Amino acid sequence: MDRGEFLPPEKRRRRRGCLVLSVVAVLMLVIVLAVVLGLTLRQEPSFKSTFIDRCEEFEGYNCEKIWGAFEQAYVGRDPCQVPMEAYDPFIAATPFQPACGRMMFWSKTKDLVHDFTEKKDCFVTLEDTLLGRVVNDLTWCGKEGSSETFTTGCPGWTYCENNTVRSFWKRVSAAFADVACGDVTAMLNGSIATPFSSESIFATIEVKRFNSSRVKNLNVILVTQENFVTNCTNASLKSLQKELDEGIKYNCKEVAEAQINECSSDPQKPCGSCW
Ligand code: DVN
Repeated sequence: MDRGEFLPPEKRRRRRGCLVLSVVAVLMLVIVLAVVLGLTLRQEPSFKSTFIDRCEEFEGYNCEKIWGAFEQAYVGRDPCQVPMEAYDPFIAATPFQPACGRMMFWSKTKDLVHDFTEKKDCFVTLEDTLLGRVVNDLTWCGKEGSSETFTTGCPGWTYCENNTVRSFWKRVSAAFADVACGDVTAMLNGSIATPFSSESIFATIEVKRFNSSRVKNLNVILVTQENFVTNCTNASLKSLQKELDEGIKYNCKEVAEAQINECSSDPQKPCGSCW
């Protein structure tokens, strides 16, 4: 017999009210826990898991070993005290075969170049190789006394010379340029006054490493827009020509950005017809 039947009506209503409130409270707690759990599980993939996933896109590499060689460059260090040489073990752990005649360098044309090499597999940029792919468009750094990889609060590209990220790109750019061979292509920006900027990685690291015993030609593709700011007679391009190792033939061609985009988007068009 339910004892509740003996309670006066007022008390019976109060007990029912307490019961309903308790059920609602439990339900709300379950919902809050589910949301927190969902958000936790949906957390951005960790830097390391992104690195490993991207590394595994390339066959024949020991990605855990490559990760270890990469993180030793900056973990536990002042993020402004990471010279480019700190990444030497990473380079040693990541040997790659250069695509002679298909290597593409670039400066101030990042999005256009990568759109092109993504849609047309005739050229290979550094960022299309394992060396560049694993951390492209990412930022990272370490901190003294910590074994963690941080992806926020890291010093910016120009904040300090031996900057964790900038030193990485200088080191891998050097490795990429050191093995450049055959016809080398460089896509430069014809919409700026100095397509060959003396502070750029292309100028300070890569061009200096083109060796005439391997590189036969440097073909500059100067991407132009309607504004036509510069052309192949630009003074900075003359400097580029002078800086080239003797014996490397230099060529420059102005190509409209629209023409490159149209060629990128047409799978039938062979690369050779893009410029
Ligand atoms: O040949 C390419 C490629 O091989 C690469 O490894 O180096 C060459 C491109 O470097 P670059 O000649 O210095 O060309 P950019 O366009 O001046 O700089 C390349 C990238 O470095 C930029 O796209 C920036 O990357 P982000 O922010 O777009 O992902 C980065 N960078 C250069 N100067 C920077 C900077 N980032 C922040 N502040 C700056 N001052």
